[in-house]
Parts: sequence; structure tokens; C-alpha cells
Amino acid sequence: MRLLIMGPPGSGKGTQAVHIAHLLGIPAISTGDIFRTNVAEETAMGRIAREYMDAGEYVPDQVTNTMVRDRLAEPDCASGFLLDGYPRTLQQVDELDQVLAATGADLDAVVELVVDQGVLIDRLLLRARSEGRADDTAEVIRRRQELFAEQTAPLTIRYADRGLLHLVDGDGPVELVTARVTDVLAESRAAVGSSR
Ligand code: B4P
Repeated sequence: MRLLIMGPPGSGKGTQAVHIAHLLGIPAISTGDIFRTNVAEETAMGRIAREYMDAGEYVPDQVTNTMVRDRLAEPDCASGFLLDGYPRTLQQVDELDQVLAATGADLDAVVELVVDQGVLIDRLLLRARSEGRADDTAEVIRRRQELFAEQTAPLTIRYADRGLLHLVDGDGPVELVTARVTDVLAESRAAVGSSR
């Protein structure tokens, strides 16, 4: 399966991506995690990414698109992948479309995790205390949320128009949210199967 998981900062994308990808036997690819690894290793890309991430801004499309294109070309992605946190801009949607078209592959489903604003902020402030991420301060969280509303939320309309989008309630224990996502994916597979 080729899947995307979307949702505002704190909605549980990264958390769910790992569980779902494990259950489906496909790699979970988190652009945020790849950037954080590069920041920690002080690579040239990490130095660029850090500047944007610490301010809650998106890393420029050119940098992000190249990174994802290279990652999707690796052999473990041949039979499927779950992208977490990508695409986040319209340009990234276009890039992903091109990458998939070049291999003749299609997306199977896009999951959007829906969580109330208050719950999101509480989760990120809690993470700030436990992990100390530089982008989890109240001010930077506000900026990340703004950017999500302006640039990323509209992308879901594109995927809804293609009949790929599934909204999933992201509030509740992690295992319950995972079960909701896997149920939705099983239903969408059954629907595709029965229409063939
Ligand atoms: P991400 O790493 O994607 O950061 P995020 O939006 O906060 O999501 P994350 O996966 O970490 O959090 P989650 O919701 O799972 O991106 C970080 C930065 O990288 C971006 O701001 C940007 O600068 C850059 N970047 C990444 N992708 C980019 C792109 N495509 N283009 C440009 N720039 C890009 O979880 C949040 C917290 O909630 C966790 O502490 C978790 O434990 C907790 N949680 C999760 N599920 C829960 C549940 N059910 N109940 C209670 N708590 C839960």
C-alpha cells in the first residue's frame, strides 16, 4: 500500500505512522524525523533545516522534495510506503504526483487525523517537557499551527476530490486510534476490491 498520513502538529501522525507501517509491513517515512536526524548529525541539509524548524517554518520545498524523491527510490519502498508529514504544500503534492507517475504507481489512501485544538496544544506542551524539542515552545507551536491551516489543510481537498481521503478521529488512546485507522484502510481496500 502507498499511504499518506496527515494532520496538524500534535495530531499523532508520527505516533500512528510507526504502528500502522509495522502492521502493514511497509516503511514509515517521516520527513520531520529525517530532518531531525540530519540536524543531530550536523549535515549540510541539517544546518539548513534547523533554521526553519526551530522557527516553526516549513523547510523549503526544493530541499524537502529532493530528500523525499531520493528516499522513495530506495528498494524498501518498491512495494509500498507510508509518508508521514509529506506533502505539506501544493508544490510537494505536485512533486509526489510526478514521482509516482514516473513509476506507474498510485496512492491507495490518505488518512487525516482530526483532533481538537486544545488537545493538540496540551500534547505538544507535554512533549516539550519530556523531549525538549526546540519547536515545541508555545510561540513556535502557534506558528506551526498557523502554517498548517494556511498551507497544508487545503491539500486535503485535492485528495478528497480524488476519492482518497479518510478522516479519522485522532483523540483517545494510541491503540484505539490505530484500530480506527486500520479499520478505515480495510474498508477502503474492500471497497476498491468490490468495484473491480
Ligand atoms: P514533524 O516531525 O512532522 O512534526 P509534527 O507535525 O509535530 O508531528 P509529529 O509527528 O512530531 O507529532 P505527532 O503528531 O505524532 O515536523 C517537524 C518540522 O519539520 C515541521 O514543523 C517542519 O519545520 C519540518 N518539516 C517536516 N516535514 C516537512 C515538509 N514536508 N515540508 C517542509 N517542512 C517539513 O505527536 C505529537 C505528540 O502527541 C507526541 O508527543 C505524541 O506522543 C503525542 N500523541 C500522539 N498520539 C497521541 C494520543 N492518541 N494520545 C495522547 N498523546 C498522543
